Amino acid sequence: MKGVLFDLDGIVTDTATYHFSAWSQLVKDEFGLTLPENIEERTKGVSREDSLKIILDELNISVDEERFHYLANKKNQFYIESLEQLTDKDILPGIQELIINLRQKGVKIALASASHNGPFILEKIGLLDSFDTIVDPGKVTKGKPCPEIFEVASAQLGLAPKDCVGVEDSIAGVEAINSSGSCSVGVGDETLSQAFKRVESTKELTVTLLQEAWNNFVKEKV
Ligand code: B16
Ligand code: MG
Repeated sequence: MKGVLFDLDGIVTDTATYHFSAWSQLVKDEFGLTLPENIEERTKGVSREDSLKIILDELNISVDEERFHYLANKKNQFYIESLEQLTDKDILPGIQELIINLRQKGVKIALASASHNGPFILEKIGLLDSFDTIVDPGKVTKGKPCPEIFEVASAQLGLAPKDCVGVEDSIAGVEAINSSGSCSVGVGDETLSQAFKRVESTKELTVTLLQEAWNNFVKEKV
């Protein structure tokens, strides 16, 4: 294992609730409606624009292009305001130690998040300098479940996908890692059964666990 490709929301920090609150605020302000709770799950790992499409579809609302962009920007303003309160206390359990230990072992680290706010969030939680590279989601043409973001992440580290482990909390993300040719580690319930290795919580993510998953992944490939 030469590199680890991290998803952000749900792996490094739990910003899903902030995303959901921002979408809820938008829908309340603009349409006077309440957003169904299952939207939080359905928009995990999904880009801002695709999330808005899912929400408008769910509410049976159609808007023109200008209003669509206005809505996406307004949601992002709400989201950014809520990120102001983020600190290193918002790093999910075990992740800080994992990153320190990976760096000590010389394993390279990349961020492969669909979020355009990735660098800002890493700065707020004090992890910006810990990442060797961050993929710009604006340059990725096809989002998760397409493999592109993970392919770009390993390429930016100067590594082949097969030498990397990708860590994800979403079904689309696990599928993307698998298609990219990296070893997938899923964090969550049995809906992530397609992950090469699955754990219930970020607490379980250690260098040894990732290394063993990768060793088994390589053995299976031979
Ligand atoms: P932004 P990830 C994803 O992050 C979130 O899970 C998803 O809810 C969000 O819509 C997407 O980032 C885009 O975020 O609006 O900040 O650009 O899980 O890929 O780290
Ligand atoms: Mg995620």
